[in-house]
Amino acid sequence: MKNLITRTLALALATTAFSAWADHAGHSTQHQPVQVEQAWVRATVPQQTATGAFMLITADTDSKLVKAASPLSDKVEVHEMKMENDVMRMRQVENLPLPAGQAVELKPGGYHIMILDLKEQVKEGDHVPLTLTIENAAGQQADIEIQAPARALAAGNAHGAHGQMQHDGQSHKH
Ligand SMILES: [Cu+2]
Repeated sequence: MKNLITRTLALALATTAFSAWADHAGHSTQHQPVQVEQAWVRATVPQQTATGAFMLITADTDSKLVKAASPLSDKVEVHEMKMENDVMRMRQVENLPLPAGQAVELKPGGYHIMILDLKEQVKEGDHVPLTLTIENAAGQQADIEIQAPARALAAGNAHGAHGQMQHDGQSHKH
């Protein structure tokens, strides 16, 4: 009897800990193990089949972004973009490390979430649902749902206007 109670209790505790970790809606109003801020997706023009999603991800403990998904596409990948011999190259990465307490920036010209084979056009002002799968050091995975607003590439002097990829490789902005 004693064994059973102990086991039940341990299971309940584990479940609570996990749901607390997973219960995250992308807001930063209260402290969360993983915070996603300033998410946005680049709006597309008709016939454009791919776009990028960008954001700031901060994890409390050493974690990694292992997967991203969206109802807009069956093919969402985590990409890295960098200059190699004066050529901007993009490649898929298995995961994106999120060191504890460090805000990792996904931005044009760097890491980004690539949404390929778009099922529909992403228009400015749309909110694109994205599910980010984050894995912590213990191997626990949690999904974070966000709604990333779509912004046009040349959105005046807003933050997004720094998006020209050919420039971002060398610029360093704080
Ligand atoms: Cu890409």
